[in-house]
Amino acid sequence: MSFDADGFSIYEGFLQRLQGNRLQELQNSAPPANARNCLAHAAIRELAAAPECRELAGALLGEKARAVKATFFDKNPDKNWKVPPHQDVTITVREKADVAGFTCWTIKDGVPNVQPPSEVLERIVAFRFHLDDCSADNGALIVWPGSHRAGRLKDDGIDHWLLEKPLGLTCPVGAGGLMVMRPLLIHASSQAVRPSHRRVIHIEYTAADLPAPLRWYDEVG
Ligand SMILES: O=C(O)CCC(=O)C(=O)O
Repeated sequence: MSFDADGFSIYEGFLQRLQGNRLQELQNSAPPANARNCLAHAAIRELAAAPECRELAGALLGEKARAVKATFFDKNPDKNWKVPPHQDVTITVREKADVAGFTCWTIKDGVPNVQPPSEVLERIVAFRFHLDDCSADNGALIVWPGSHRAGRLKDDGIDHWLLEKPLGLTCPVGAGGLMVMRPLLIHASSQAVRPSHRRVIHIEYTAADLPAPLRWYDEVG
């Protein structure tokens, strides 16, 4: 198994190994509810800029790697969602601008979201930091290893993958663990069977600049 071939890797106990063991501090200071665009949240910003995270992002993406987007997920008995198999194809930017290849503009929580060309998505890596144990019963991600190498897929491309390989691989991760994944890796998330809190800080890093006048919504690192 390798990150390049599979499109994901899991590092158990990553937060515990950060300088000062950050798991408990992050559990205590995490946002109170699901939130988008949370690189401005002090604890998340600090995590995104932690030397160990920047070093790993730099090794995967190149020395200009920095965090450009963060989302906080808390799957719990009141918010127990299910997401069908998909690729992550949206980025957030400062301001809308008509640039070739950037399509499907929307505004979410006041922030412009857009689907960039595949080359931009291929230069992003998502870091998912788990604040709680995330088991097969508690909303673990299901992934289709290697699917990122097919590039950006249309819906029928995803259907084709699912016909060939109906069962994805469920990825349990313990509290403090980090799952690193390519956004174009096909992934899904099931409802928790035994829901309790399943908190994940999802931070996206890239070394890429956007074509002017577009700018990433936020940049840390
Ligand atoms: O954490 C989850 O349950 C959903 C994650 C997901 O599907 C995504 O980030 O696109």
